Amino acid sequence: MSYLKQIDPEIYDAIFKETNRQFTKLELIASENFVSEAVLEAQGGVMTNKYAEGYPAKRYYGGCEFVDIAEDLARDRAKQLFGCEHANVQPHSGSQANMAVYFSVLKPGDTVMGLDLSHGGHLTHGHPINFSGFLFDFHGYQVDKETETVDYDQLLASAKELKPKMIVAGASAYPRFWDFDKIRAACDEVGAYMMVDIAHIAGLVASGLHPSPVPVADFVTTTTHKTLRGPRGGMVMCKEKYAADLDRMVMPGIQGGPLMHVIAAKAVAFKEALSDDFKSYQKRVVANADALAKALIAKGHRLVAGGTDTHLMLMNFIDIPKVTGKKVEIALDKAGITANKNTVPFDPEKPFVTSGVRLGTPAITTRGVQPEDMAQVADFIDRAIANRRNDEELEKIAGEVADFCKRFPLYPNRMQEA
Ligand code: DSN
Repeated sequence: MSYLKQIDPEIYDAIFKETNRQFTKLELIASENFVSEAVLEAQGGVMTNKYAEGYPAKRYYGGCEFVDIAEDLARDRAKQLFGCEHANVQPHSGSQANMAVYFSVLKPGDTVMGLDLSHGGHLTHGHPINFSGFLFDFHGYQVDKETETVDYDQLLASAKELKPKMIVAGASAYPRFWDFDKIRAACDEVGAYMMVDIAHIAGLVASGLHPSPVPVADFVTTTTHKTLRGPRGGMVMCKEKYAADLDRMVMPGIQGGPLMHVIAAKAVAFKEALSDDFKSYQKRVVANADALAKALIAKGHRLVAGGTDTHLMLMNFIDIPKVTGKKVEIALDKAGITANKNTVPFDPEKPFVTSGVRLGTPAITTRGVQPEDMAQVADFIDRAIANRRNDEELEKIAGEVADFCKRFPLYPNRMQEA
């Protein structure tokens, strides 16, 4: 029996339809994933009722003995997973994780460097419409025009000129490996803090499939819901010498009560991520992305930086007249494929239009899609783009996509309820 169905049939119905959408469509948004039933159970549990300002054994409220167990497990497992000295699992989101780091070591007006949003960076890495851009004197670094990978020589030259107090690495739309040693060297050259936002690649880093910044960075931030496949939320890792300042900045500096049900679900996700199964899953995520990238290139599509080392790729339509990311996103959606328009390096279009589309494999890999299926996925994408003005053909592709998706079960028990 569903309590929700009885109490609030409208929300029940919306959730059921969303479950059905996730099941019948091909989810290629690079930052999304499907959490396990265990993560859903922890996040939907009674820890949502508990106020627990403070940290384990040092709370401002009574009755915290059991939520303390959850937070201690989450912190310990995070430390084991990433090999970090200290972890704070309370940030409600990636934005708040980044804010906590900035506020713990920077002053308003300080100079900071981050990858430009249009070159793959993130709003919270200094975009002028974001708190990071309002409060700090952010300067963007970029990718090289030829290779479309981070131009580390230019980054170092800019750092020498600007003398930033911090250099932020990490991205939300960058398909190649980062060279964290080069960022560290630039930071050392000018005496800057090094922060790396691994929100996208956290699962790969945890599994040893992307070089880890943890040994060399002062601070590493992440979300917990992308490749890491946990509940929506954030986390900061740092060297022990920054731990007390960071913890004070998360609470009471920028947050009040931690979301203990989410922290419990983070602990569950970290336990899952410590397993051999998770490492195999991450290897398949990367193998699927590589196979999809190669299949798209074989069909004549241009990808930023020529392909991918990670879970994501960016289709680049900059050279194709009248094709924009917005138009392709709409066509893909009509064909049952969910992706997002995204700026590409040196994009002449606005962020709401763009010349690119970002594709990622974490979610479909969780469902069991294999590298040998990626030629079929590339074919769906290619046909949808070619038929972007032909609604009849797009509907036909959507039917084929739904049949394809039925081969890969998702939340079978939830799909039975109606
Ligand atoms: N919105 C996230 C993404 O899609 O990458 C970043 O915050």
